[in-house]
Amino acid sequence: METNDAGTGTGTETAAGTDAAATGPDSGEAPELTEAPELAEIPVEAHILPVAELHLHIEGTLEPELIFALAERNGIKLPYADLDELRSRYEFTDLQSFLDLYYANMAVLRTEQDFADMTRAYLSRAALAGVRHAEIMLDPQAHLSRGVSLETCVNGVASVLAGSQEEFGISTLLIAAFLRDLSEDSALEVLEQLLALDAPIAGIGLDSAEVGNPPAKFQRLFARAKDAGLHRIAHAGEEGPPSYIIDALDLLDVERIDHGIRCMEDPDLVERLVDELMPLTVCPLSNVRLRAVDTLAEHPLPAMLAAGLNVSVNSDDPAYFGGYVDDNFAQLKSVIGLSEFDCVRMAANSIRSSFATDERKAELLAELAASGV
Ligand code: ES4
Ligand code: ZN
Repeated sequence: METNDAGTGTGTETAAGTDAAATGPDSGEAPELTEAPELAEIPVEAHILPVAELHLHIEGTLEPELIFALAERNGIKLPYADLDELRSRYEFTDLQSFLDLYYANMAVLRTEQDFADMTRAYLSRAALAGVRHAEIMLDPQAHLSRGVSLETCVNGVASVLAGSQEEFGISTLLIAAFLRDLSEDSALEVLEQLLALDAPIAGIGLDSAEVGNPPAKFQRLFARAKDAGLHRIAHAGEEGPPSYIIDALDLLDVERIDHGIRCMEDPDLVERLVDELMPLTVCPLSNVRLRAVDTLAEHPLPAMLAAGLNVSVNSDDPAYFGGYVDDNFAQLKSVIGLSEFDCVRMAANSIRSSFATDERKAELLAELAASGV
């Protein structure tokens, strides 16, 4: 598709470097960052579909090269000698083993410009993947605990999202995700601060270590978010049991489930999710890398589609899990033999399940229909 050609080259090269440095408050001092990694080598798929990315942690888009570039700019000494040593840590045994590295690498994010550069790098890469609308999670508590203010992380990301449609052709929304291994009081405090700041968030999410931190722990948080007119999503059924999905629906009144793959263990729940058209934001490469499933060939996605579930394909933490949305689709096609029809169906699901305006959804669905697949 044309978007591939249009996306490579100049827009990409300036993404993490020139633009960001030129617009930052101290543009004279901030050294330019290196080009976003390996963009020139990204394989151009025969059919890159226009999609909405609904499950994406912005901190999970920090590529190793950007981690090193930001560390250098901020004078931070990393506990890895070089890129290869960092990359050698990307062998995960479960969710927690990933989260340990994910939180550790956030140490390089100190200034608004760091958050802006990370966001710009994601959007430039996502545009190549066919992403036309993105709902982006940010983990404010993971930054507050390091002494980085709410304003710094939110403004850094939001300043780039504000111009994402003009700059990258991607409409965006920001979602504040809360760490479920911390207390509900901590989450409530941060939510109140976000509301007091009038932060441009469209909704809240729930992420981090799932097992042992069930939805019941966050009922007041989600009630407050609903009261404030915010959308509500939660990770459930990634590592946790099907009962966590049920509780996210019943106790948190969520509008989407992130992951949800373990619903397949409970036929009554599957029937309910189908009846309610409940969106499940599935992340196949993430599930393989975190060992929620043994291999991509054994991923439940085909069974979920066959059951009539409202599933979409998402990248979760693409810098850590081996690829962006296009990579997820490409591997689903090559490894599972997923049909073009199913890919289009999931692209349409992603658009319909987004919190975009009806106008934007109609525009993207028309674009999908016209994509010639
Ligand atoms: C996450 Cl894959 C995943 N699961 C739960 N929490 C997360 N935070 C970032 N990625
Ligand atoms: Zn996730």
